[in-house]
Amino acid sequence: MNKTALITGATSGIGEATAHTLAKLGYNIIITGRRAEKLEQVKQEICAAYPVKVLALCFDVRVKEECCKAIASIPEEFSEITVLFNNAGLAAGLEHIQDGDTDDWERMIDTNIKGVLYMTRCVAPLMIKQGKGHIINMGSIAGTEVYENGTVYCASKHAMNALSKGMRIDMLSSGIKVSQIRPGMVETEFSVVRFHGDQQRADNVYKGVKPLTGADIASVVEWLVTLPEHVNINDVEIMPVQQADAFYTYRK
Ligand code: NDP
Ligand code: 8X3
Repeated sequence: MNKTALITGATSGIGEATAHTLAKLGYNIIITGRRAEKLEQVKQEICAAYPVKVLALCFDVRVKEECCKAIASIPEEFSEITVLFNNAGLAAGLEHIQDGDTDDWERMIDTNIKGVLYMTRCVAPLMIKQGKGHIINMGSIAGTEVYENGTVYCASKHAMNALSKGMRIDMLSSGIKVSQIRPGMVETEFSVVRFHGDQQRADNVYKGVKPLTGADIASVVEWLVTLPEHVNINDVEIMPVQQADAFYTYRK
């Protein structure tokens, strides 16, 4: 049976790029997201490019029942999930805490924390049963730094940092690898979503900078999953050359 990789949030950006990269490595792929049309498009593109099977599961990671139902529906041929990429996530809004939109906060907390918990709770027991697995969590430099106007997003990624460390401890005796990737600026739909569809404001984020791409992060995932069985990378921080941290960016 071919090994399977499950990638949440594969309808765009980092998740979509990673689905292609893991398909190129020969994994059967399970892609997830809420946009059914986009999921189908990604599925068709992967199927046309690589000799692997692709399963598209359309659901919202914020809804526990939908996560459980989706995982329970996975057919036998995809059931050996050896990689879970907890990637689905978002930032919503950029305001001081005292002006923040509580709906934005709910979206970030429910997606970036609870979604990861639900997916991990559904998939980790399957990995433990099969005696191997690799969980890769999508963190951020916002998981170790805090910047003005980003408090709740930063808090959600700080939670991801704690979850990644805790998962590794809890599943140590089961041999499950847990890694976290913490990028700086990656140009995807991230900023458009953060600014509620304001493309111009999103473009300004990357003005004068050559940001990372989804493919750059996918190449990190490729590296993580191709290391020898006894080797695990706990944490990868990755940035564009023009970015030093959350505060210092050199714009040309
Ligand atoms: P994109 O907006 O391009 O992709 C986000 C993905 O998450 C989409 O596929 C989206 O699918 C999915 N998603 C969002 N909410 C949900 C939900 N409730 N249920 C299911 N899927 C959901 O952004 P990125 O590729 O940049 O983001 C991927 C991850 O990388 C996020 O966790 C983000 O925090 C993190 N990150 C991004 C950085 C950046 O600068 N871009 C830097 C550091 C970390 P759909 O809309 O179809 O549901
Ligand atoms: C995305 C990177 O710097 O906008 O996680 O928080 S940042």
